[in-house]
Amino acid sequence: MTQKLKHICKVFGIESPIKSIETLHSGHINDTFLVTHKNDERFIIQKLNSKVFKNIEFVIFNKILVTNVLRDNYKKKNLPYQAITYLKTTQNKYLHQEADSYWNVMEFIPNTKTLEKTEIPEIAFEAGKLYGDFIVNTESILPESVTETLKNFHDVPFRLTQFEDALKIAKPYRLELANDLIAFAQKHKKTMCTLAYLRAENRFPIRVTHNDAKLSNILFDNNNKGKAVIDLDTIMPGLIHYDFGDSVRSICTKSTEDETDLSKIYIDLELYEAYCSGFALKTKSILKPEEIEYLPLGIQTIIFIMGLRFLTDFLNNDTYYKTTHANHNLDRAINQFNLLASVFDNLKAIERITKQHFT
Ligand code: GN1
Ligand code: MG
Repeated sequence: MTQKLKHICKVFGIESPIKSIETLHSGHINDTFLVTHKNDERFIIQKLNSKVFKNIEFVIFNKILVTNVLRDNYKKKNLPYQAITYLKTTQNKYLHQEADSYWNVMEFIPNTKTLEKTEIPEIAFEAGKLYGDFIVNTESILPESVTETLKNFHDVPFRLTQFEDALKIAKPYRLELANDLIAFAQKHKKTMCTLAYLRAENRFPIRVTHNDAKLSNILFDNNNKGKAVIDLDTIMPGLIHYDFGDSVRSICTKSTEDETDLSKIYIDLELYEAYCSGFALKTKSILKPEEIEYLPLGIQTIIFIMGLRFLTDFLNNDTYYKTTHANHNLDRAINQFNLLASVFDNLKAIERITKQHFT
């Protein structure tokens, strides 16, 4: 692989000598590598998963469009953030294809780190501001100029169809292990379709959204200040509810999404309050009342979607997400449905906090 990666560096104009190339293990879909040049400049190489992203040209187009607008706005408004800079190949292209592999490269932002979980309210607050500012600063882009590269990505009826197909072909031992989760999904599926139906009735504005707005997709500086939003492959037109919900799912719980100790999986209201206040501070003035009203349902719906997708992949013999051990997807699904149960238990408080910060 190293030879291949060195070759990719060359294609993108990163001349030797390269000091090191390291694999980064955080994503579930694409392959990512950190390159350090002899002069200590660093770059991120991304090998896109073409089984998942069928329309890679448009994925790249979306990323370039959005980062250009973010960069301009951050500068104009003097915001302390940085937009990702993508490198061009020596052929002047942002995307490089070789046989069936697709590559893109970006600059690494120095003195930054990612976090898989946090217990610190200030970090949750920073994350809220950064994702809030993402929505505000992409408002000038017409949502229809961004391509929906993964159709129905956060659509519950679509995810339920995939789940039902998986139920038909799943191995008996997998069905047995997933029995309680399947019952949980069946019990809640109707309510979880609500946002999809409201969207179909045009009840919400369509915005340029990130669609994977989790904690680990933020770069923080060494003082825990939010610096950049990363992993822009799923930028698409969408609802604010899912970005808000995805952040809450990953930031307002002290455990990671594959934690198996159930006592650690719950929604932390102090972290929620902090996230919510940061996000509201930035977005309150642009959000419509009907968007605000359904934010708590957005949290529930995205957690349901994630649990359902992990469960579906488990029933399909783990073909979509990368896994590191047997039953990894089952563990993730148990985790997400437990987190959702905790959101149900705390719904009144979540609604109260949301209202308090957005009105
Ligand atoms: C996947 O690969 P990663 O971690 O950026 C997935 C998201 C899920 C996430 C769960 C294209 O994102 O939808 O929320 O795993 N991305 C795709 O952590 O399916
Ligand atoms: Mg992603």
